Amino acid sequence: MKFDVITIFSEIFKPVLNESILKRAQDKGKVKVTVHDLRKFTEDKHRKVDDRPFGGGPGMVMTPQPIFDAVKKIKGKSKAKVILMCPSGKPLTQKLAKQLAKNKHLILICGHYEGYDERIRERVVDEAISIGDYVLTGGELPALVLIDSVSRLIPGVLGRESSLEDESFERNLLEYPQYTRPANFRGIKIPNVLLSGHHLAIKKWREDQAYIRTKKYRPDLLNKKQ
Ligand code: 4FV
Repeated sequence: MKFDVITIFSEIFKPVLNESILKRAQDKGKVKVTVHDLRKFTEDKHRKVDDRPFGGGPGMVMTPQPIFDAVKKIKGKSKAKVILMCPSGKPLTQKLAKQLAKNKHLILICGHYEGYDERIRERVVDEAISIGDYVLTGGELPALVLIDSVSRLIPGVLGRESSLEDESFERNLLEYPQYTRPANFRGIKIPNVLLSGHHLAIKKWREDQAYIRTKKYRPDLLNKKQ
């Protein structure tokens, strides 16, 4: 899976991409992330990538030329899917992450300032995605969230130690409670069924607990269609 990221803050990506599962995924050649500095694509002699909004108003807007030309250059003849990270995009969910993981190549555009010239979304972008109903200072963290949530779904990225099966949001249910040693921590015991070795009983208990927890913490998920 290839990710190309277009940003004016390339440094933000290094620390996250050079650690843990994402680093191993790249070392194993399962995931390739290339970060591009948008300023390299601007024709503005002062390397500007933003300008004042037509019609007045606060803040600055990202100009179309650098992003149009960056996507054109990076995409070339490939069938890469162009994703715009923005608060007005489709909410990123586990289901959407799974759909995105079916692509071979994603180009992620990271915004800053008040946002983008709308012609970018109209002419260059295949899908706009939001990581949540709040406003951030930039699209870099959303791009990293997307890269992380999608990369771990690529076969061979997650080791044996973690399975994708019964994790949260599978079947719109939160994950069942987990416990590990010691069984009695400072007098706090764990549910006996987990010590019973009775796999069917454990499986039943976990299903019940997943439902109980979803009803308690995320009842909205229960009436969400699959
Ligand atoms: C965002 C989000 C987000 C908006 C203004 C960047 C900021 C600034 N992106 N999900 N929530 N973006 O807040 O994706 O340009």
